[in-house]
Amino acid sequence: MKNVSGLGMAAIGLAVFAGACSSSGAGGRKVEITMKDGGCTPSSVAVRPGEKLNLLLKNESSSDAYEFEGIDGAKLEEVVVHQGKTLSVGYTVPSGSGTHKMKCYVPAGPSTIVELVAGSLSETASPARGATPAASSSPAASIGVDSTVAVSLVEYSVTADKPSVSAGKIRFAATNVSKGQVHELAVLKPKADGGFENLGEVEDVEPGTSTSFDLELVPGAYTLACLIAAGESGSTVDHYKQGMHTDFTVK
Ligand SMILES: [Cu+2]
Repeated sequence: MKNVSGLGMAAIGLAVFAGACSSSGAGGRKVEITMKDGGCTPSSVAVRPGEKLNLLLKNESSSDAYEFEGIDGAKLEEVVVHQGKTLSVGYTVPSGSGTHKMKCYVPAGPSTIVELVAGSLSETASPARGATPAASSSPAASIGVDSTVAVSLVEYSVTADKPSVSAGKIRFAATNVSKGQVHELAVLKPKADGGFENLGEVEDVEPGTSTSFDLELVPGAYTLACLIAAGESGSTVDHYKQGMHTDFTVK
């Protein structure tokens, strides 16, 4: 019995240790990104190709949860930084010179594109990290979906083929009917403080293409929105602010 409980304790200790380290940028060069009510600073950071970074994301806003993610091909999974919190996130700059864009934003709120600018000066010979193409959301199985909402995206409106559906597993099929502009579709839930929680989204929906994703939704009021920011995907304007959102109800 003694041995068994000893092993159990060791396993718990290991699990906690592994969990604490998983998303940290420990060991990389510290780069502070500060999130405030009006957006994030700095908007440009000089980095070296192949460099390991420890992005310290500090949310000093008065009430908002900020989201931070790589866009336009930069491989950084979205993280959420709650008000008053600091998150350490690791990012390895790809080899070669180039600009890697991070989007720092509150859904339907302030949005800043943070550019990591990798010069060609002190390029290291580090092996290229898995240069896999951007992961596209795999088409989910069509069984078990309670309803489907067809959503069309264009400059600058979001139109659903129905204003409401019943609660359950809902498929959002987004079609970008634009001739030349990339759009995205996010399902937002209004919060008590006036902000939004981003429940799920498809990004980088190319002109003339469709992508779908499924969400399990409870009854309530939602907003369907495109959150492309100025400086993202070739856009010079913030799509939400231009009117790319519509109300949606789950009954
Ligand atoms: Cu858009």
